[in-house]
Amino acid sequence: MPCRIKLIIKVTLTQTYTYSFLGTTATSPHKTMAYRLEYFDVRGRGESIRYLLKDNELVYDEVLIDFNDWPKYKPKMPYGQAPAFYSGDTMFVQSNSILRYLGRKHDMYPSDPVTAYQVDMLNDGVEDLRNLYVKLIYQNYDAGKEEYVKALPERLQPFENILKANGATSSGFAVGGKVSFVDYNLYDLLDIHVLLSPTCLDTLPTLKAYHNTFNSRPRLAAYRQTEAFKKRNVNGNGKQ
Ligand code: 6SG
Repeated sequence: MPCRIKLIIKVTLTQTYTYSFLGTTATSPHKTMAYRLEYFDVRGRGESIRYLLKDNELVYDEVLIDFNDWPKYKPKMPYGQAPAFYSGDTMFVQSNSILRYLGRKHDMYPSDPVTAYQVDMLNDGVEDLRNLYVKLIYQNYDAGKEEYVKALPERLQPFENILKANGATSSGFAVGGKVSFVDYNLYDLLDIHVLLSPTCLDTLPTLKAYHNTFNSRPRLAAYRQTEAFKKRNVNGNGKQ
């Protein structure tokens, strides 16, 4: 028995060392080295995953990929894209699938099919708007920002309606009166849009209250006070 325990520790240390040399290991795991997130040092498609992990005190090892080192990582990614998340030796990619996996694993994805659908349809809406945002940021920022900001309240209105119908004002959560993985994705989406257009939630009281509620969640607020978070760019090209 003691021999087996020694072997496990040795393997874990070797893995951590191997994966840290390409990027910066920013978070030292204190309880377990089971989880690892590999992504660029931007919020991008990594931040909603970081929020979920931080808010639930799930300890993880963070590898911040330097853009110069990306060609070394890209070939091992199934879609040639980051983020990648690891649970032990198992790799997970696609940010929404990573969120859903963590949701299933840590009781943040409803077991009831209809409520699970409500989470999924909201998350798909988040994905649609995030894709428009990414297109603006990376392809059309200077020429397209004004029009995007003008159309924003209308594009956010469906989220306002859905959250209102779901009773988010009293519960503080988007679906089913309890936290689910989509909360972290929607919170991040609203947060980056408030950075883009500080008044965009002014006509959407449910979303505004929801955004404030998530801002105030103690572990998220503490995380957002860290230097690691504050110095991180929102997007890879420095636009926000
Ligand atoms: C980009 O798009 O930072 N991943 C991005 N880009 C690198 O070679 N559907 C999946 C998902 O949800 C989308 C993943 C996402 O997980 S994130 C990725 O891996 C590639 O395709 C935004 C971000 N971009 C930074 C960046 C990418 C291209 C230009 C700037 C990498 C860094 C510098 C050059 C290549 Fe770069």
